[in-house]
Amino acid sequence: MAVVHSDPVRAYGHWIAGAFVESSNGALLDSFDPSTGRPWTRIARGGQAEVEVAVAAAAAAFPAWSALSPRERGKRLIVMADAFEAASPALAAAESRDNGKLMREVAPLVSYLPEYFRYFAELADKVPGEVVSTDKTGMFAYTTREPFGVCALITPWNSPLYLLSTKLPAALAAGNTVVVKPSEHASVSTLELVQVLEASGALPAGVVNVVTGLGPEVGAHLVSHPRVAKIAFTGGLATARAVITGTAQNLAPVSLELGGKSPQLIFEDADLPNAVVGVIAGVFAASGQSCVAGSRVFVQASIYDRFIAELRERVSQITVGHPTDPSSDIGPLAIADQLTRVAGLVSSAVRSGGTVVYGGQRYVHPDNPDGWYFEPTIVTGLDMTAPLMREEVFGPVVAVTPFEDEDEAVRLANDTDFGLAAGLWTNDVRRAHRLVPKLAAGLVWVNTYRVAGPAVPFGGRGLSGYGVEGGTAGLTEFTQSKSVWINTSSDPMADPFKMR
Ligand code: TXE
Repeated sequence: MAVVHSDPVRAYGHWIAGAFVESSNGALLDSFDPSTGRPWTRIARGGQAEVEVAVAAAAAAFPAWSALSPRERGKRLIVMADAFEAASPALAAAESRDNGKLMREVAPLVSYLPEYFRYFAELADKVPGEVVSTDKTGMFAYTTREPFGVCALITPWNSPLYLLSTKLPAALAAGNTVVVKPSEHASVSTLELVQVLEASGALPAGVVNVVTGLGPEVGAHLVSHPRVAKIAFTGGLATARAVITGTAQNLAPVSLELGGKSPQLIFEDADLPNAVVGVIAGVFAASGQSCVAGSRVFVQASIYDRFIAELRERVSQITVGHPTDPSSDIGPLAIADQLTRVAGLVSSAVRSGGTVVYGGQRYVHPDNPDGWYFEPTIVTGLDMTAPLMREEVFGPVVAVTPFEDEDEAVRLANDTDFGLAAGLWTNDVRRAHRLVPKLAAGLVWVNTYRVAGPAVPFGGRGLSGYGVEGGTAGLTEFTQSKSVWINTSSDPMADPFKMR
């Protein structure tokens, strides 16, 4: 079993071909503890040279890994899942230290992630092919699905292990090898996990490699590399566009899991206390740094005042605090720039005519005044043109707006360029089924929010991206189709100048 570092280590290298490797120029980056705003460890700052070595390692490992029977890969994923589970408390601690997520939140999440490995383990030998009936006599045709080869997995800082677990076991089950590029803001838990997986004995060196560093210096080379055949990306819209531009070189297919501006619709027949909790879970969990954050809440006018009063009351009970304090409900934001961005969006909301009903300020923690904390914030009175109604905040800020009827609710909900998730709160089953098809989102939660699991595909529309993670479709994403024609007749080949 690999040791997961609970204390700061001096510096992490890249993980390539089963060992830590320094950057060729020895360059390092600080990794910050968001609760103090100070560096706590360092990571290697890679570049083109490290991408070359890592892709070569993954390419070298591909023939043997893809030649294992799918069943064998499945068994190995189960072994990896067990090792992951055993190490999950320490992995959660490393992630919490690095991105400031609450231990109360990250520990149960990380202990659940081995389920993604177990789910894809069971699917490894169930990749479907098809015998195809054709219009030709004497021909037998079928399709199979094959791995791509080397896949690039690019993950962000808000939930590195979760967003790796939605990709990595699917890629491995399908027979691919990978190079992971974690966010420069939170790379440590990924570097620790890959050691744990390899120490289990089930993951050969070179099948999973990790190159750390800045997006433009590592990610850009990775996505355009001629040997990279598939890219799974989670991050922001601007970066997604850069990734797509990079693939103009290698034409690697991309799946994009981007952000959102997800609506929650609360009807007068909803269970109000539940809806209030659902709204809080939707936008204040993970300090709002969640791609599915339900940051636009639309409430039927007849219950609007009551809803605002109850929401305000519950939000006033939220404790902002240190990530390891079990009484904390909201921790710091993961990166300093986010603090500036969130504060800026709240100020612009006020300039747009909005009212801050609760919060709205940076929170100064008594023990760590330089920590990157922001108060849970409720804003009302905005129209759909305000930046806070259109841009992803990625912080603990919710905008609440009344609506009169279903038509208006759907129009407001769909007035966004994103299309990741939507929440619907109603006790009328007919209304629920009537509205689900009308909501322009890849994911709809009815009378719940933020539920996820490996068996249900997850993916967005519009500027929230394309492709899915999870479910059988999530495995298919990491395979490519091959069609085979077999001539079963002993007839001589026909006229060579005529297509058959
Ligand atoms: O993410 P980036 P950022 C949203 C959120 C946030 C905004 C920007 O609104 O405020 O995006 O966040 C790598 N080629 N989400 O700037 O840059 C980068 O190193 C290849 C939503 O931190 O998208 C990191 O590993 N890769 C989201 C990864 O891309 C590049 C989660 C994501 O970083 C690259 C995070 C390049 N040219 C932010 N440049 C979600 N869907 O949950 C950077 N990267």
